[in-house]
Amino acid sequence: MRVKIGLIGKTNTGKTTFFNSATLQSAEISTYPFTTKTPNLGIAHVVTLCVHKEFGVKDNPQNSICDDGWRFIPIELIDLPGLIRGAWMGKGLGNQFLSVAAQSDALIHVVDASGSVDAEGRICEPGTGDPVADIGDIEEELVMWYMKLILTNQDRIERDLKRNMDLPTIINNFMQGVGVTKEHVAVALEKSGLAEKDFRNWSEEELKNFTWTLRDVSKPTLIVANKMDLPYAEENFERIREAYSDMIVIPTSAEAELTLRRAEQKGYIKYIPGEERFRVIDSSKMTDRQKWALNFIRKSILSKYLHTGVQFALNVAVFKLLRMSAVYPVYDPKSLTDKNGNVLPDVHLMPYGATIADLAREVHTELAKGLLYGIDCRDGLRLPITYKLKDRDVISLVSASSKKK
Ligand SMILES: Nc1nc2c(ncn2[C@@H]2O[C@H](COP(=O)(O)OP(=O)(O)OP(=O)(O)O)[C@@H](O)[C@H]2O)c(=O)[nH]1
Ligand SMILES: [Mg+2]
Repeated sequence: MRVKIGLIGKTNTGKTTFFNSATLQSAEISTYPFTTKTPNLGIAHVVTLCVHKEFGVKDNPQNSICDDGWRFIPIELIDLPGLIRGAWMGKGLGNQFLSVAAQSDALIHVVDASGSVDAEGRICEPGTGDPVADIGDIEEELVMWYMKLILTNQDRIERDLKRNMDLPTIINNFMQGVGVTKEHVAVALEKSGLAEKDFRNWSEEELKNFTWTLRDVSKPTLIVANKMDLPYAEENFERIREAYSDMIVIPTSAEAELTLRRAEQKGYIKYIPGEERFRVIDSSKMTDRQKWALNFIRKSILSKYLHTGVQFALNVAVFKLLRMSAVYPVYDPKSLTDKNGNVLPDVHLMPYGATIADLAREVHTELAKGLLYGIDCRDGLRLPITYKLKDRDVISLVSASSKKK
């Protein structure tokens, strides 16, 4: 299963620009509020240093791409319609929003760090809007949506409590669709100090506190401070970092990334997403404006932040926030090939704590059935199927059927 990342945030903050730059799609971008009406889905990639150099082999990637030593692993990116304060009451897309957002494993909350979106979501002069307040508003929206779900099911909760069902099961029954598991509920109850208190006696404050925690636990989120190329962005970025010190905040310029990726597509430059430099290949077809834009990006974004932040944000979402590992399953532990002789063909993103048995299931159900053990291709060590995978592990999966040969 592909990892899914959802882009959420106030309208006009640059979600679709981020999405297009990461997926090379052409979804509509505009200065009007609420441009995106229905979610856009696309394939983006996360990048990790490929292991082929370390092993001294040349690879033939199948499920991913290797470019100049970097392995690009596909993930799914979802660009969601913009939100605004009060959206949960029915402004904008309503409940449909939550169910789509809920399909994601993690969320990237895009904010306009330059403060050039006003309270109604219209584009205004940089420095006018308040990104710190914007983040709070959107977070509040998400919590209100969760709250609405709980409140509309209050009778059902009380009825099921009388039947001696436990709260995690009851809540999971009607919040499964938005990705809330029993474990999420149990952790949220514990964290908000309500595990021992009867739901029927919760105060409004306690309910809100629980809902807030549940949203946090069930949907890991990082903040992207976008439009760093505009005035006021730097000082706002510092304010955001201070106000949300318990979250990861990444500065980006989605527009710069989009310009670079489009220039690369047209063959004007060589640019590897996430890198701090690009190389001009053919400037003859570029307009003066394009040349100016590339110069601006080099001087004002790349030399300062070392990257545009888009690729970095995706990597951080997958490898730090979700703590996933990139693991290479192979058939032959010596040649590092699959059965067709492809060297280091596939790399899989595995959730934190996943084992060799989980990896085998990802690769093939048949393989998982007869699985005997794994071999660590770095040192030839035989590993039990309960071994917890590490990032950049290269594992040969040995099953009963493969051993017979
Ligand atoms: N300067 C600057 N402008 C940006 C950046 N990213 C997006 N924009 C501009 O911000 C405006 C809104 O961009 P969109 O990508 O449509 O924003 P959105 O968040 O998808 O908006 P909705 O779909 O309405 O929610 C457009 O004019 C973009 O060109 C950036 O990094 N820097
Ligand atoms: Mg959009």
